[in-house]
Amino acid sequence: MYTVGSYLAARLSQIGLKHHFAVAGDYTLVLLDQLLTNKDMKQIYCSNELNCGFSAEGYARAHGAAAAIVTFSVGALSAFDAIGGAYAENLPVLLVSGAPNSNDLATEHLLHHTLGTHDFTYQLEMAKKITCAAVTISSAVNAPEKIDYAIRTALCERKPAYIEIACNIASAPCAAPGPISAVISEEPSDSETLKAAVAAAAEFLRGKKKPVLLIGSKLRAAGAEKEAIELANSLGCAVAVMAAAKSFFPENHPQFVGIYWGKISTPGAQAVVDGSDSVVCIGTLFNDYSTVGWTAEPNGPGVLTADQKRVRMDGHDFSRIHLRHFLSALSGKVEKRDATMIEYSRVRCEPPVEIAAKPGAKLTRAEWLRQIRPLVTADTTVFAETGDSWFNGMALDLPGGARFEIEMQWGHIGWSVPASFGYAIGAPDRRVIALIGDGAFQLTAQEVAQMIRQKLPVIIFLMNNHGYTIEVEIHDGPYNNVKNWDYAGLIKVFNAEDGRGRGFRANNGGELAEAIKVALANHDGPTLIECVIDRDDCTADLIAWGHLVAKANGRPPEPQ
Ligand code: DPX
Ligand code: MG
Repeated sequence: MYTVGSYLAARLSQIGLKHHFAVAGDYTLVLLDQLLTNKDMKQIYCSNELNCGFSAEGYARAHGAAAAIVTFSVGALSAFDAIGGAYAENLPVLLVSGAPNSNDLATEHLLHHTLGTHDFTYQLEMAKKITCAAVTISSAVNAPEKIDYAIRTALCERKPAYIEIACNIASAPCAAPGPISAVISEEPSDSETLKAAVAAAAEFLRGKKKPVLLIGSKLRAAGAEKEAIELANSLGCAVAVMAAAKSFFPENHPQFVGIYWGKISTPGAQAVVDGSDSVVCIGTLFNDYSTVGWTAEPNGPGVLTADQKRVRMDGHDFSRIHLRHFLSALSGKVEKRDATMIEYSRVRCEPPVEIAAKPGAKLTRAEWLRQIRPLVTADTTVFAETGDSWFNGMALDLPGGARFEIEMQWGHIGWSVPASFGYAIGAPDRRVIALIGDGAFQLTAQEVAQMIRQKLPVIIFLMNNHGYTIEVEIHDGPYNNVKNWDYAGLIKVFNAEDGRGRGFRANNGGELAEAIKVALANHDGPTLIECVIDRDDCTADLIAWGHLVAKANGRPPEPQ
């Protein structure tokens, strides 16, 4: 016997979810009970719905998809911010919201957790803008079809979907789920179009001397990481990676030349990309930040763009083909072209030697970076929060297997606390390290308590530079000052009587080294290391990038 809630649970479990994230509320309690009847999935609780959404977003990064269950309006509207993030970052997160009793929908009743009007549709209407599928279930009869449609569309589009379930329908009897293949099987590439696209791309490359591959963040969403390596191996050319796609192409691959990010690229990478006569952009996303205020955007007839389901180049535009099919087929049709590797070997520079600071000297960003480099091993995932952590993160070399997570399109400060929590739930065998600024941490700090509750050994480096430094570089003012907290002391508060989190404040390199030792030995909870640095101690990359972005932001209105 299935109910609407247990049907949903079965589908979530069938698509591979071992957990779902939740914050309780009276419109969802019965649904949560129904989800609990599925013994293949655990319910993980969050401190608030924004964090719940971001926890699911992080879980989807580790696990391919995720679900967050929240209550009507007071919960869902908070979660919407994170769902917008999942949309921007191409992650299939299912937001499930409890909703008013189906008998109330057509009445003149006023209900709690609503706007105090008779309109109960506004939440669904809002959800439509930030998801690829939004359904409302107010009768059990059509629930299977609507649930399957929402999940299938999310998985296929790699975008979030929204399912609203009236609170009295969650436990209503419902049909049993059919084979899961109806939900997870994807539309194949159109074979004729695929052939034509591959032929056109092979021709495009044949006429060029210096091809280069540029990897973007949509590569993972397309599930085409392996196929990008295949094409790189066949071409033998240089491969640069955009910042938002760091780790999507292995940094220990012999053709990896670094991060392409305009003026602040890895030394040598910009020269190779900008000097190429054929940039093959794979899953790339060019916005004002990634182009450094529109100063670095490959375009023109020398650019081929291969996206999740579309391939474009001078005079051609093909759709309905999967990126991985295209890359794999193209690999078999190209010859070795290593001119850009030869060029790179000429322009590359050795990284500067980092000298250890005296253990008692005031902590600097450079000393901190030097000390955390060895922590990044094959089984590590680094989370880099919006702020100078982005630029510090880029400076970390990733050994084979290491992963890197960044939320560059949405850029919500505070994302990394719940997202690293959700990721650690989804990937318990990985060492999760989060790099977070003081300002960002203050938005979502509560989720450290959930890391403690779940005994997750996440290591948080909290860079306390007493302000919104990235904003300082873009445009300074009193609004960029942050009220100081006793960050390390927070852990004691969150631990209460049973937690095993650890909190440290490092004012110098010696204290940092000691704290790192304890963090590595603490397997029963998170370790937060507050690194106290000067307000102006930021990366040169942040300054260079900030000035160009500020210039783009500050363009005067064009005359009408
Ligand atoms: C804001 C940003 O302390 O990092 O390294 O000091 O910059 P740095 P902090 O965490 O400060 C972050 C701050 C205020 N961005 O510099 S990047 C605007 C912003 C945002 N997201 C949300 N609100 C405001 N990105 C939710
Ligand atoms: Mg700061």
